[in-house]
Amino acid sequence: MSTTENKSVEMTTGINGLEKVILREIHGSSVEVYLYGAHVTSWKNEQGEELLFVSSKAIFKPPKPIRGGIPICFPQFSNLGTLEAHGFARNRVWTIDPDPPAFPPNVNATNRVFVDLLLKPTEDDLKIWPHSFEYRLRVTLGPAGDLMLTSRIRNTDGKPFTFTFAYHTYFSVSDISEVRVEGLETFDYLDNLKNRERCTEQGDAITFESEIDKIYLSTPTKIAILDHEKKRTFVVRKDGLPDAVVWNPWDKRAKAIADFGDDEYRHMLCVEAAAIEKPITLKPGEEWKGRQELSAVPSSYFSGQLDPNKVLQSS
Ligand code: TA6
Repeated sequence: MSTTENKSVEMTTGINGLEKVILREIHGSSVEVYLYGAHVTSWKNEQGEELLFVSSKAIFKPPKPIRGGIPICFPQFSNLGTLEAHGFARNRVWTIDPDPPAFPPNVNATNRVFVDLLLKPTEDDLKIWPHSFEYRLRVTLGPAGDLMLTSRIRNTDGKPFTFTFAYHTYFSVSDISEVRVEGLETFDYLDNLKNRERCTEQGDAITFESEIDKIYLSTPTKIAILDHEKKRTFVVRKDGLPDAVVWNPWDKRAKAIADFGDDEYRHMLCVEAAAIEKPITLKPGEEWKGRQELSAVPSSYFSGQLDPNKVLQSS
């Protein structure tokens, strides 16, 4: 953790007495992370506007994962294995990592406020997934209000293991019918609504008028989510995470999810940097790194036009 006069990290108590960490940046942006799940539940810009969706029905009580924010899906995405859906990392209590191994020198921590979290399996975890690991998550708030999540997973076991992974990010949007996603068109996807049938996305931007649950495969490192009504563009940059899940339950499925409001599907969209199609295998002693960086910019910033190519080409 780092605290100076310009930036701060505060440890405090959140809903139902669960511990959380608040990162604050001098210009006003902030991030909240619960130790329960290492779950980011809030990301606010300099104007104090919330950029992530959290359901009004979210249950902040173990063992239920928190509905919204950024759940971490590890060591299993969805039901692609024998574990509970999306694995157990999202419903375990993580600890603050007081002494994380150094990041490579090219990861500049100056002017950034961050917290390092750590998850190691308990005896009970080893009964359901018999692999020792150390999972280190750094949550960083950049000077421009960008939110970066860097996962480092090390095999501390004597044998190899394999996992799938996603940052299950719930973005807050004004109205789902006013949103489009750029950067995934023409890519292949597995359609979860059709038994994971492999299909190819058409050449147009993705827009939303019904339930969607797709795993886009081997996607570019940048994806843009354009919210016309808010005139806001989210840019997702990812590294080590080839796939991207796009999910909105729409009305019928929303009603079937107990911790999700009936109409809340209108105000959220999940776009998830992930490694699913080709599971990651780590030999003993090996480490994997997967990074997701989120920024939110006014759409007008890009020459006054909602030109996704400009968003995607800019650095
Ligand atoms: O990432 C999309 C997805 O796997 C969907 O299939 C949908 O079920 C969603 O995640 C939510 O899963 P959860 O276990 O949090 O209810």
